[in-house]
Amino acid sequence: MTKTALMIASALGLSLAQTPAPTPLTPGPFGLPALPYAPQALSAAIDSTTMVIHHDKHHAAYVNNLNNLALAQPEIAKGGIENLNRHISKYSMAVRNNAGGHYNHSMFWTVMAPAGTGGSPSAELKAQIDKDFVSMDSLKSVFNKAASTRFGSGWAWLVWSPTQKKLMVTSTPNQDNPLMDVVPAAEQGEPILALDVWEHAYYLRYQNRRGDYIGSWWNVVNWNDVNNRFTAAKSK
Ligand code: MN3
Repeated sequence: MTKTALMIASALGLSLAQTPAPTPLTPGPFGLPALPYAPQALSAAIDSTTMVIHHDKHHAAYVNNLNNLALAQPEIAKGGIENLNRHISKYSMAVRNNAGGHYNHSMFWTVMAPAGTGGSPSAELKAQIDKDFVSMDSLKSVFNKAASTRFGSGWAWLVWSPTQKKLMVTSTPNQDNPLMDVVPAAEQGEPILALDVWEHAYYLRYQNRRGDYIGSWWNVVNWNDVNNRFTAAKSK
């Protein structure tokens, strides 16, 4: 967008925030996955502009940073992004933040789907939720509390613990996640559902009302994907 175009758009009252140019991608071993739906498809919970900026700017930056880090440390690209997160204690804070950012966002896009298309928890997952949380309502209440009380920036998670053989709700600061070997051992496991509670994930529509964002977000959970993740996690 040229300066003249910006002035014209501004004079016409157009919001340029609607169409940010995507961040150019740095070539390298890590790639930015496309959103699996149109950016406006989650409007029951998240507005289109937030989705575009979040994916094309924030997630792209984590991928680009990781590709730049891989120039000096090619070994970070060897075992895949999940494996890198599992052994993150061996690496710098820069690798930790960007490897977490890439893994977390890649998961976040797929555990969401347009309202009404995400299916429902499988019988297997429902039974485990009832066993570990009594009911779906109480799971949501525990999860919502973890998401709303995470101070500053971070994530809320539903995690299968292969060692404890149960589902757990946790939250992590910054771009940490339950795969990481720097997270307390009792909170490590296989993430099956993730919620980004950084302000960049919700501020345009919700401003300070994180609780409203969390409440709406349940309308766009992709249970079909969560079910698959649960089945895969249990086989680990
Ligand atoms: Mn984010």
